Amino acid sequence: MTQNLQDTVERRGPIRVIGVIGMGYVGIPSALLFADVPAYTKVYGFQRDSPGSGYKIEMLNQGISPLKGKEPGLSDLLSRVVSLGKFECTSDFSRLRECDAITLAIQTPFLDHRDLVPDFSALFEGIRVAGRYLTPGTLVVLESTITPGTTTGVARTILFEESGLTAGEDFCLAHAPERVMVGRLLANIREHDRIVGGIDPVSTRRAIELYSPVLSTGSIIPMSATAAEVTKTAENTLRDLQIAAANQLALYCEAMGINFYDVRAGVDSLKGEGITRAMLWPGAGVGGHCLTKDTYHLERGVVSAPVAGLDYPQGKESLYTLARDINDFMPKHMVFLTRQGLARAEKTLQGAVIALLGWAFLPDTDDARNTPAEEYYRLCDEAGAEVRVHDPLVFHYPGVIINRDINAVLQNADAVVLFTSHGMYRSLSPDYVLERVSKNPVLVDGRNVFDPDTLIDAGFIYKGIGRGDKNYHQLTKS
Ligand code: SAJ
Repeated sequence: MTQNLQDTVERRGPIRVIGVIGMGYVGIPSALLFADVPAYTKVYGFQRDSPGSGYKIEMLNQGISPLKGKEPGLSDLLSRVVSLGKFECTSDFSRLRECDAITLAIQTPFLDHRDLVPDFSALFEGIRVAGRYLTPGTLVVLESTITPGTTTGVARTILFEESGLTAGEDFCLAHAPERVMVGRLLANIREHDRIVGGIDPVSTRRAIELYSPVLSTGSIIPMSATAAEVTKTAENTLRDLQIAAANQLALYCEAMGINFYDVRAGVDSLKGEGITRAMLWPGAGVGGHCLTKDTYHLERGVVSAPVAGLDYPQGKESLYTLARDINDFMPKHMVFLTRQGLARAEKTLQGAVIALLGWAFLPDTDDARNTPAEEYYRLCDEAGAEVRVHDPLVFHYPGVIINRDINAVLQNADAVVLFTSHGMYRSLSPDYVLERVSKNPVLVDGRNVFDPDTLIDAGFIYKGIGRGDKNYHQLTKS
């Protein structure tokens, strides 16, 4: 039946008008890069005129980016394509009828990953709207991170329900996962290789036609739609696994009284043809909106869309969810190190003042989604400690007061606990901190930012992730 689709696509002609549903940190740069392609005559950015995000429509049509943070090149590109009349943001979804290609870049968070059920409601609503205005020969592409099996399964079903058209016969359907990082959105889309997976060869070819003009150094990697869904979730699952391997080895090194970083250097020294260890870094935990959920998308895919039975060691947990548990354990380990440090000063968590430095999940960003610091904060608060949070870039977080004055946070603190390696913390001098904190202060380094000997010589009780060689040091000052 794909010949029928091929004929329909040929009758429709080359892609000219594109619709992007979801004006977020993926949809906006994607739409602007399409609009910058001479062969594409018009790009509509579709945005619901909702109380929470309807403001973006006017901003974008005035050439002003609603995205926070620095995005090199984005504002110039936006004002250029708006002034040329090649990009327009609208809440009139009926204009989808004009589009030869429709991409959907809508977030798919987990409400609670413990039950493996992602919140697809916003994405499914977007797919439903796309279906409502779908015309024969259109290409529909899902860019959101989705559970493997979604494109060929529920997405195809919703589009049929709304349009009466059948994917793979009347229109093209594909998955092309986004691989963008805030701070380098345009560069990522242009330079990363683009995974493109159609539900059939005609859909794949049409998706290749759509994305090829946008890539600069990146190349297209074609595959099936489900393989594309697995690729996206697996690339983050495997990164999470690498981090968990480093975290577990760091815990071992602490237990054996050795320095993880010596071991890492040693392991990394094993070079040669085809030999690599690519060790990542242990730390206070794994945050963000990618690694904390994509493993569960992958796990859900193999459970919900099996073609054949899964053959796996009987009764054994998935290596990938175990990796998630190890990474989620690290904030608890930070509490363990804090307790141990305080005990050396004959103090307990109960009643201790803790200066928690860093709330963002990545250094030098204001992104605090799924920050590991939150679990640490909750556990210490439950144990009766007074936790004062500082972050130079994150100013608001539900339920937590984030202080902007580090002096106030350090004042009389019994323990200073570093969760995020923001640049400003790297330049903190021991004396500056010692002048403010209480006697026999503890310092717990969650990101290997400080030199242990400098801190120990200055009089701190030191604890660090992976620093089994220093965590039981002699106390230098009473
Ligand atoms: N982390 C460690 N140890 C490491 C690396 C990271 O503990 O060695 C922690 C970080 O502190 C952070 C979390 O993991 O809390 C996630 O860090 P990340 O560098 O993976 O940043 P993300 O979550 O923004 O991941 C994104 C992903 N990109 C996309 O999904 C498009 C991921 O695939 C990229 O590999 C990653 O950026 C990247 O490399 O920048």
